[in-house]
Amino acid sequence: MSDCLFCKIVEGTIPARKAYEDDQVLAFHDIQPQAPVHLLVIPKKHIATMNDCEAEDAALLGQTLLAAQKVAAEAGLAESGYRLINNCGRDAGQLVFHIHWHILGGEKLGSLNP
Ligand code: IU
Repeated sequence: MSDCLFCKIVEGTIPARKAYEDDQVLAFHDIQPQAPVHLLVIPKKHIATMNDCEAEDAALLGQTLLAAQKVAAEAGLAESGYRLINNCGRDAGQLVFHIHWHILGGEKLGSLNP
């Protein structure tokens, strides 16, 4: 999608500090970290929100979550734990309308807001 920030990161036209990449998934460091470790995991395919996922996306969503597991482990969070958050829509505070999961960790987390 031409005006989507995360699609531009996928295309490489906007820089990001990448942590993981495969054929369908990308993970990068959030530019405004809310915890010592704050990564974002996205499918490369443009899907705006959780509400826009379809049955044909099931494998892609699974691949994205398994990538999140791997990224969290590589960030040293497997034992201590981490929070995996998807904000869907306005009331959840979704700002970027390309589906993504926040990985938050590296400290004892309090509030549920990423
Ligand atoms: P949200 O779930 O849509 O609210 O989260 C969007 C996140 O994208 C937020 O934590 C931003 O700091 C982050 N982000 C980013 O990492 N790089 C960017 O260029 C922009 C936002 I704009």
